[in-house]
Amino acid sequence: MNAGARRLRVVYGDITRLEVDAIVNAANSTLLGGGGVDGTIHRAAGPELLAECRTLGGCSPGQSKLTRGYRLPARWVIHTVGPVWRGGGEREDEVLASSYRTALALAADKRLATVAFPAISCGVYGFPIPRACRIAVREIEAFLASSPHPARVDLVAFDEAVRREYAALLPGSV
Ligand code: AR6
Repeated sequence: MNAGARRLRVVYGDITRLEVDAIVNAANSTLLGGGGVDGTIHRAAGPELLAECRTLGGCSPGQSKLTRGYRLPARWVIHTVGPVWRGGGEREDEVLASSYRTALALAADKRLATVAFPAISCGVYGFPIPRACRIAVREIEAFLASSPHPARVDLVAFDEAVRREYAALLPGSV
């Protein structure tokens, strides 16, 4: 296992409960909330989060923006917009990879130590889960290999399909 892989682990459950420096939100390009993990994060953070999001002017797919975490245990939320799966011919892989990279770059800029990611695009946006999980692990490991920040990244598995995939990709990290 390389140095990057040791800093990556898999955790289960609700990302809004984690005591990390930043949680990543699988948002849509309005950044004004929605269902899935986005809805849960907004409910847990409180209305101040939506008020800050309204000032951001949205976010393009593959890009990420930072807000405070308000009532969350996490101090920061990194909102990223993953791709909607349209069959794989519309640069979905690249856009998803970019979501992970841009979110990690914001965390590194802020010198954050711990960041937790949900499985971006693996719910409402319909990205095939094994393919998305491989991209997530590849991008995070590559980033960690080139940057001391963040010191640790948690991959959060909320559903069984994602849990199985991460367990297969990162045996021993669970
Ligand atoms: N903690 C961790 N992971 C979660 C949680 C949670 N509390 N809840 C769901 N997941 P999705 P997307 C997992 O649909 O596919 C929203 O409406 C879930 O099991 O939340 O990127 C946005 O506003 C799945 O594995 O995000 C956008 O419109 C993963 O999070 C759209 O959905 C992502 O599922 C984004 O779709």
